[in-house]
Amino acid sequence: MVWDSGRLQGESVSTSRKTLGQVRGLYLHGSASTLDDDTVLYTVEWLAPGGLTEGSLLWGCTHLNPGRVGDEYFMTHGHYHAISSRAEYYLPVSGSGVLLRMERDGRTWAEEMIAGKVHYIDGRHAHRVVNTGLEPLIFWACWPGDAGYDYASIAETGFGLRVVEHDGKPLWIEKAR
Ligand code: S6P
Ligand code: ZN
Repeated sequence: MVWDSGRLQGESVSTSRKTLGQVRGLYLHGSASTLDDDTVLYTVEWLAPGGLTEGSLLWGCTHLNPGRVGDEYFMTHGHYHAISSRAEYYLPVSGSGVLLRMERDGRTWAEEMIAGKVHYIDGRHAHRVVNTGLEPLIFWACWPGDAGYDYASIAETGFGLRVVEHDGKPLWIEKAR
């Protein structure tokens, strides 16, 4: 493992990548964007040494590229854990952005992500990362093997905040509730 560059090595490393074509609908002006479907938004590398079992821990790293879809910064899909008692740590090592956290009732807040900070995410909170910088935002994560993912709720309701560029700076826009 290379901490600062967020790289895992070895045969047991799994990888995935998310392209704009897979998540265009999450962005407010996704369908109007001329960015190609093949645009890579982020990649994830992870290890599951104990399998996806109760009591095991997963360890992974996300590289979220800089960029915007319209005026909205590149972001991860975001999810709740399928088991709501399963918490998670996020540990940014490079780049800058925000971690959005949301309660089931839609209440959402943003935590600034900078290298060296540690974010503890309650298992009941949806979590999404937004890259507001010019460099890749790289963060490690540690979460329980049996946490699972609920992406559908996010695809349906989105988060209570969107992060857009306004006059060259990030601006949080609240969704009407
Ligand atoms: C898993 C953990 C991360 C994310 C990754 C991509 O619980 O939170 O590894 O999977 O940052 O985000 P998303 O929302 O596409 O899974
Ligand atoms: Zn998670």
